[in-house]
Amino acid sequence: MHRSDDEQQTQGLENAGRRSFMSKTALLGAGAVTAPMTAAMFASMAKANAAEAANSPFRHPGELDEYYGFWSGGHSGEVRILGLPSMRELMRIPVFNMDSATGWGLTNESKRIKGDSAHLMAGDSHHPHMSMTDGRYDGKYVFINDKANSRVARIRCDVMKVDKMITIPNVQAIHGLRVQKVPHTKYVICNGEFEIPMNNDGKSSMEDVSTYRSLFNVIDAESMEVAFQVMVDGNLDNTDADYDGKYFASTCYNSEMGMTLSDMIASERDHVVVFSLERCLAALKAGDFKTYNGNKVPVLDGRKGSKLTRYIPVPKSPHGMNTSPNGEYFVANGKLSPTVSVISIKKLDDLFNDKIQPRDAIVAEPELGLGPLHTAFDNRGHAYTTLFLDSQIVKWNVEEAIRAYQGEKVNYIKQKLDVHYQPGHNHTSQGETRDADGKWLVSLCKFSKDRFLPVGPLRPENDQLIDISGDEMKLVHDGPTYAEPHDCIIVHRSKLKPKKLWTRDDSIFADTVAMAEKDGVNLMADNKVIRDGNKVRVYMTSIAPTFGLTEFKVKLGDEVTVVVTNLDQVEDVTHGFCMTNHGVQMEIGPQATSSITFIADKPGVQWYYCNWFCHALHMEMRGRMLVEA
Ligand code: CUK
Ligand code: CUA
Repeated sequence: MHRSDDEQQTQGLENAGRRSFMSKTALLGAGAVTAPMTAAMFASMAKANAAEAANSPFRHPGELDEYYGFWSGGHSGEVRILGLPSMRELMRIPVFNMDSATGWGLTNESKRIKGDSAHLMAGDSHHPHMSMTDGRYDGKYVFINDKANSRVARIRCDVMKVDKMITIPNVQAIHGLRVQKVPHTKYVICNGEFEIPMNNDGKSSMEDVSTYRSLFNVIDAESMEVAFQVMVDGNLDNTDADYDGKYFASTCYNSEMGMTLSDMIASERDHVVVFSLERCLAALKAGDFKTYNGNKVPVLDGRKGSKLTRYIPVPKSPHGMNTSPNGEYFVANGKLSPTVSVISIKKLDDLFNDKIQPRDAIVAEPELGLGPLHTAFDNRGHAYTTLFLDSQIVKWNVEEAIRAYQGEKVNYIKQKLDVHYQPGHNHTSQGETRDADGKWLVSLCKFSKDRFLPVGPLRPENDQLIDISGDEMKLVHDGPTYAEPHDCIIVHRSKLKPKKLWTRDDSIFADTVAMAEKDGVNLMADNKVIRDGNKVRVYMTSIAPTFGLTEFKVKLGDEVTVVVTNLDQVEDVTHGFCMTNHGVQMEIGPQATSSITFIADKPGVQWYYCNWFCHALHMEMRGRMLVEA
């Protein structure tokens, strides 16, 4: 966060004010404890407890959650699945990171999926969003961006594994990401954040920053190829789509295209860029684009004055972009400004047809508090905005904020709730879809400070669960998390039907199946070693508690590919393959095939074993690789 000394001072005073207020209430509370309890007090306490039970996040052992939460893992590079409201972590999906439990990043299947970035073992995942049909989650895919390496990955929700990953050309740092909501997710949209020269080959001048650009990216959700890019003015940040299938909107900071902090906050205003999908597709069809850096991706020109875009001025450095679930508004969150800007989506047709001025599309600019970053919605007309500097969530009424903007005297702020501390994103249950249900809100707090046992200088963050079903927001759970969930979505369990076993025709290992076929190997039955020069392919099956091969021979220096097919049909019986002293580990789910390639660079007896606990005789599930020198 950037703020002036003035702001810091005000902030300090406000905090001091709150602290003294809190210590006073703490004192009052202490006094109440010493007073004798009356029958009326007991009754009201019992009532409060009963009300609490109804909205409790507590789930008894064996009791299932109502929602799946998909959490980004920030610079851990992964995605996590939580159950809500219990906030129990159910699964981790390795995406841009390397994972030693599953072998993601090590196996041949994961390397093929990672494609041109197979060698990268790190990433920075920010925004997980599920594919939709008619503005509702359809349970098919979750898409996630990698800011660090300009990538987008797709998670297949039937198996909860990544099945596609692409590196976006012509840009650096893919940040905001969302999906087209209506009529369905044909496109995934994402923002290139850091501006670079269009032909970034180091040959043309890198000093002339006026040649730097930031691009909006539109990806085909099925083929996972970039359909087109749109060149804009300023640095793009976050983005969202409407509920009509017509417009996308992105916040844009640094309209100055400054290279240093002081350059980047020189002007009074930045903007929201609105993209017309129809006009972009028409320009694409008309061949009205250029290509750069020797690739074929069409780049449309959507800079100021273009018919493809409109630029709506908003206060300096906006951050989050959130569409209200009734489809009426884009909300751009102020960050440096204490306000959010509410854009009427209904007015965008007129804006694109030049019937109104850009600022006429703004219908409210409520003042909410310091550092508004992201906004979530319920189904009763309320918005919930995180205030990073104030460490609060502010609940406000959208229609009332609009009336206040028109001059009416109305207090649109309903409640401010302290959160702990410094929230970035927040998200309501199904709140980015037509099915927003107004039950739960999660606040992803960047600092936990005093909320948990200290664990050294590096502390967990704090994902707090807030009950929003009643008139008042109620904090019900503190959830320590490892670096660094930026964002999450909360999906009702009825939307998802994950598989219990793999099916043999799965695309994730189809290439490995094809390789076996070429080698004349029946993966479901054969245990065979195929030598091809100094390349050795070792095919084996697994059934708890044995591998199909208890030994195989290779020569020192051979390139060995081990292919394991798990014949077990019992749910939850996953095997592993680990070659000791070789950094070789992988998961083989029931009915799946996994493979891994390594150099047999150590002579003698090398044990391999199953590293996923599968059976009473799991320790005995092992074998020897005999390496002849
Ligand atoms: S960003 Cu992290 S707090 Cu990447 Cu969505 Cu706003
Ligand atoms: Cu198979 Cu452990």
